[in-house]
Amino acid sequence: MLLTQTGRVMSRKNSLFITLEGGEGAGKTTLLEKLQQALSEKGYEVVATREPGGTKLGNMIRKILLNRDIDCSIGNYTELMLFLAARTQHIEELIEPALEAGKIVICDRFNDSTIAYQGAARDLGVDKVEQQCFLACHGVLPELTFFLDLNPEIGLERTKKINKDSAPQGTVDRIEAEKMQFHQKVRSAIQQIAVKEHERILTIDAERPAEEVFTVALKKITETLLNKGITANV
Ligand code: Z5A
Repeated sequence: MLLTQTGRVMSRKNSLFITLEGGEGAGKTTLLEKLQQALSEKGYEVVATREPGGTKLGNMIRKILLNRDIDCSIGNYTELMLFLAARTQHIEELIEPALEAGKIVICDRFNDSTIAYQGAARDLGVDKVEQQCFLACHGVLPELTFFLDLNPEIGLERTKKINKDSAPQGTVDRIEAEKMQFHQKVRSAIQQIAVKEHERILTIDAERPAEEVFTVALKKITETLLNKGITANV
């Protein structure tokens, strides 16, 4: 989607911007990989990316934000600004050019994460953080979002079993290391956004097997592409 000068949000005709949201271990990375493969096989040009990250600067900011052993304090508002700085760069360098070129962009986490983690769980204020996200994105917003809803106790248990960013197995990052109450707040905040923005967000029960989650998401994307008249370049 993009924002007109009058502040009206409108969708791009020949491209689709999709985001994946949910707590740790909900299955976003798994779904991203499956969707990228399935859509590419159908002949669509797909850009799969994640936040924080997606650009060189974004990955540098990611290291600062997620490193549990970082040797300096990061205030909550500073944390918000770092996530948003990474996002603005991501949009300018990767997301917007890909959408302009008519590609499907699928991004693991985006504004809803910021509203839930920084706005709700860090208590910076949901409305205030939503406005800041809007500014940072200068109108480049997802048209479709899948919220993989999962009890964080199950999600965090799943992530303990995998290696992330070459970290030793069982290592948790700075945000994962927060108390369970923090992760419950995140879940509840995304659930509320999903109710409020039900036209954009499809909630999927992430306790279902990964293949079922993928089938539901792919069906929705296929319908959306059909509605927009977007066909693959085959
Ligand atoms: N953050 C923030 O605070 N503010 C922001 O604005 C943004 C982010 C953008 C990024 O972490 C952190 O930054 C994150 C939010 C915060 N907080 N934390 N921590 P990340 O990018 O490193 O990690 P993540 O986004 O939380 O993803 P994850 O932990 O890697 O989980 P996932 O991608 O959702 O899950 P997965 O890797 O696909 O699956 C995890 C395991 O479960 C794996 O072994 C799978 O094989 C398995 N799996 C997947 N699906 C299933 C199903 N359906 N059933 C059973 N098992 C499954």
